[in-house]
Amino acid sequence: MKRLDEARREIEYLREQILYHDYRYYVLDSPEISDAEYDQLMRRLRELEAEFPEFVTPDSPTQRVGGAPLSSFQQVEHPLPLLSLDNAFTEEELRAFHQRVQRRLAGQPIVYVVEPKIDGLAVSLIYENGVFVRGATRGDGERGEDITENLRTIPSVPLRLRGENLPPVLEVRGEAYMDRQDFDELNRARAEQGEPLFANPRNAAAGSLRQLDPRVTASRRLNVFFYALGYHEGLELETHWQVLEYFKTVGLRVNSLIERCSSIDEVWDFCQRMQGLRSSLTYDIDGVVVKVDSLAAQAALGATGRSPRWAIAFKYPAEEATTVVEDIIVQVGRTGALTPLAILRPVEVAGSTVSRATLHNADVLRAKDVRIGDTVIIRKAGDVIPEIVKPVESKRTGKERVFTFPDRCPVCGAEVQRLPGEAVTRCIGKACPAQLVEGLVHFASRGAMDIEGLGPALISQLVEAGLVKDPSDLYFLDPGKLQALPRMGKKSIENLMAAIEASKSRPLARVIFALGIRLVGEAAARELALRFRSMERLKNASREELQAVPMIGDKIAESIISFMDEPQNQRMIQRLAEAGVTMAEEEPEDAPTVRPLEGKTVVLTGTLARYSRQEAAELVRSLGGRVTSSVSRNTDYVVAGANPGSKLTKAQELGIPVLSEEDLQAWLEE
Ligand code: 3B8
Repeated sequence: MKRLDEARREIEYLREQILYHDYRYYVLDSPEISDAEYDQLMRRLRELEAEFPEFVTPDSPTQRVGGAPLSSFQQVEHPLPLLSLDNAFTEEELRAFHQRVQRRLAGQPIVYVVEPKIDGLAVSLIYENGVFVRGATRGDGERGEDITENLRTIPSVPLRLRGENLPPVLEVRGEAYMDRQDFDELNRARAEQGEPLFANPRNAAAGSLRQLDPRVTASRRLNVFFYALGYHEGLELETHWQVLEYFKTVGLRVNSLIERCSSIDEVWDFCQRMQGLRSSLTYDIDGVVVKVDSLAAQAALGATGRSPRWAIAFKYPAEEATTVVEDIIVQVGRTGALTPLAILRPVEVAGSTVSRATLHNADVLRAKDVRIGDTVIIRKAGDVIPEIVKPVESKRTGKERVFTFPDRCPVCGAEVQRLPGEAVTRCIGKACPAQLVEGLVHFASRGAMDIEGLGPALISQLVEAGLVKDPSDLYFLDPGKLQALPRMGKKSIENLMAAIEASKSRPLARVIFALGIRLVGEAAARELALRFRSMERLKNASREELQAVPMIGDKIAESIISFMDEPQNQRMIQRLAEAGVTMAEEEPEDAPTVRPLEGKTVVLTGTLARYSRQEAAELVRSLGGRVTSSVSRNTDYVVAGANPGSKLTKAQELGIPVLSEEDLQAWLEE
């Protein structure tokens, strides 16, 4: 009995904590604990509920994904109809709205509340005594579809409201939407799987909420902003602003950009400011909703047919337009990435002229099936490059041409490569003019050949003057020709030549790293040097031999093999060798010969000063250790940097030795 009581108390305590932290995270946008600590609370609650199923309630935060898939949605009647907004497209129409309101309110002072108009899907949610009991789509305004189970899966939808004295019935309305970035990721994954793409975040949100299987909805990153009170009992509020404040106190997420205005000039100013912010928001908005603040005034104004007289939507120009694809070309970026681009018949979208649109990569190109000559819908959202939503298939004449992705780099003719599991196709030519500057900057950088004084500015000059066509040319520079470059005096030329000369004796590991083989970082280069001891043997290594090296998986092996197969790269290595750059060594100095972490499990936490998380992990592996993500009794060491999180606390609790960045470094230098 005592145990049962204790369990119930702990369950209640955990739910309260989770509710509080949801509130901090979703409503205040100011979390007090880390995600890991939050997960810990959820895990403990799940554990207890599994042991004591009699305490599971539908409003428990563990109950977001419930039952089995539905076979269809039930229609439900809204307790009060969901009206839709009238639109204003110009400043004049907005001011005309104000005139009408003023006339009807006969000189009372008018306060407006202005809200970004989220481009999503209107939803209605009912809370009974604070517990979420039902949610529906707008439908025709009178009745919608029951999407309760799907709404439950959205983390920003509270399953229970916060606080005491909650009203017996509270219907709230809001907009469900998907952040642009989550939309992009969803579509990228769909393109990779060959699934049809969503045209925009709005469609993605709608499609995700109209899933019969709530588990699918749960896998989509949806969000809700609440913006209106629906049917309610037992609440006394006087203004819409108070409604929004009330929403926040009970845990309903409200958009933080909402403001109050005391004149139509201020309203207009807000509309313009928001239009300026539009592209930097994480979600799509299609305008501003202007609402009379006083609820009494709202009631007095009433509605006409389907729309309230007390509110209006000021709409921004559409971010979508229709045009024709005149050509498809492929651009090569600084890192060698090949990006297909559609050349468009110029068209106005959201206030600017668009004449090209990205098609991202080969998968997206295939998923969208855009052909040369197609009429397409394009979209300019955020500050991203315009993109093609989809072709208008009904406009096809049969004369459109399918574009095939090139298998050679359009800039230098080298082979292109696409690594397993990657969406990007890259040119692998190290002499490719499109990537030359970037490749040289890497080659000369501190961790690679460490050529002092050879930075991006000088590199660009060398390339522009035609003095360097691939990294090996650095070793054949004619000092006389350098004098023609701006700001290159005798002394700087001497210093540069000396720095280049000095770099010839860098250890093999650094030379391998300097080549800029995709995915071969410093630690992998060290392992390769340690294993093969010469460039020649590395060049001739088979896939199996490569994969036998620590840290080298099938992707890296593939990347090395295609790099070494490319004639441009072979020529470059040949010339580096001719120049006297290290190509072999008996005892590599740079790679650790002791492996103090052999067989040990290591967890990283906090920020290190000298290494990125990735580099630190590589370093641990090069010392023989295995990196895992969470601390347990099986952890041998924790490496802690600045601002370590709960992992450090856990390590201390378990008595696991904690290392600093300096400790790692010391081992490396042994
Ligand atoms: C009355 C008020 C419809 C809406 C409203 O962000 C009404 O308030 C409405 F009949 O559709 N998309 C908002 C948004 C939408 C509406 C609204 N407020 N912020 C939106």
